[in-house]
Amino acid sequence: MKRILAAGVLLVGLLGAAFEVNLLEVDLTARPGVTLAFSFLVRNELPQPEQIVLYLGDWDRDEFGENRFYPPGTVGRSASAWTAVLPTSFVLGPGEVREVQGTVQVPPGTPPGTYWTIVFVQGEPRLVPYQGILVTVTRRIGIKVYVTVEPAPARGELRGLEVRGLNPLWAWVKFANTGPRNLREVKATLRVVDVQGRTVAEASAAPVPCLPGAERWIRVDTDLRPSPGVYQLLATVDYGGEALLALATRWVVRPLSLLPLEAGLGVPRDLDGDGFYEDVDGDGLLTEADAELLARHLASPAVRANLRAFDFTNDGVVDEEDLKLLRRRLSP
Ligand SMILES: [Ca+2]
Ligand SMILES: [Ca+2]
Repeated sequence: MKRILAAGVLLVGLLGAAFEVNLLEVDLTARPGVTLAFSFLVRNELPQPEQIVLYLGDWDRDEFGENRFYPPGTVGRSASAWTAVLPTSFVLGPGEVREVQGTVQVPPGTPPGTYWTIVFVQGEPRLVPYQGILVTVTRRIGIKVYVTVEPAPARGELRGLEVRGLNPLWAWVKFANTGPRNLREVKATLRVVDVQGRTVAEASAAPVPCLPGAERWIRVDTDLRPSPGVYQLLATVDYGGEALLALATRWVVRPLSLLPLEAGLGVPRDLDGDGFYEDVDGDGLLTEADAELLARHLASPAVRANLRAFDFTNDGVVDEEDLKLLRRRLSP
C-alpha cells in the first residue's frame, strides 16, 4: 500500500540524515546597490546518489514562533527577488559534497531595514516504511537569509502580559517588533513581588527572534505556586535596543472556594498536596467517578470560580484536555 504524505516534522526523522547542509542561517549587512555573496555546502549522507534541487521562498513566523512558508514575493520585506543560487539542481554521489554559491543584489534606493528569504534544498521523494505502510517522504532543509541595510534601528513595544497557569505560575508576554530591523534575541523576564515588596519569583524565557512588523507571544515559566494574595507582576523585555521595556500590573490570587459539585457529595480534595484537586467528589479516593463528575461540570460556575483546582494541564482553562489528563492519572 502506498500513501502520499507531505514531509512533516514527524516524517523527516524517518529519513535520518539523507543529506545535510553546513549552515541554516546567513546574516548579511548591505548597502543599497551592492551585490553580496554567500555559500554553503550540501553533503549526501546516503549510500546512493541523491538528486538535489534548490529554490527560493518567502517565510515569516506566527505569533508563537512557528515558521510559515509562502511563494517568493509574498511578504512585504521579501529578498527572494534579489537572491539567486547556483547550481539550482545537481546529483550528489554517496558521501559527496557540493558547494552552492548564492548572491544577493540589493536594489539601489532600498530603504534601511532587514529583508529576508529562504533557500530550500530539497532531495528526491523516497518511499519509507512507516507504521506498516510505505509513505513518500521528501527531505527539505531551509537556509534563512537575512539582509540588513543600515542604519536600521532596533525598536520594540511590550504589548501585553497574560497570566495563564497558576500551578506553577506562567505567563505570556507579548512583544512587537515595531522597527525595520530583524531582532535576533528578544529576552523576556517576569518578576513577582508580594505586598511586602519581596520578590517571590523571577524567571527568564529563552531568547526568541522577531522579524520586523511581527508580534510574538513569549512564554515565561516560573516555579512559583502562589498563595492567595495581592502581587505585582513586572514583565521586562530586552530586545537589544536602547531601553529595556517594562510593564507592571497588579495581580490578585483569590483563595479557593470549593463546595460539593453535586448534592450529597464531598468537597473536592487535593489528595497529594500538588495543588490540583483530583478527588473531585471528595470521597478520599481518585476514581472514575471523579472524572465523570468533572465531565458533567466542566463549564459550571463552581468549577470556573476555582479554575486552578481543576486546571490539570495548567493552561488557564478547564476543558476536555484536563479531563483527559485526570483520566490518565486513573489508569495504573
Ligand atoms: Ca473521589
Ligand atoms: Ca487546562
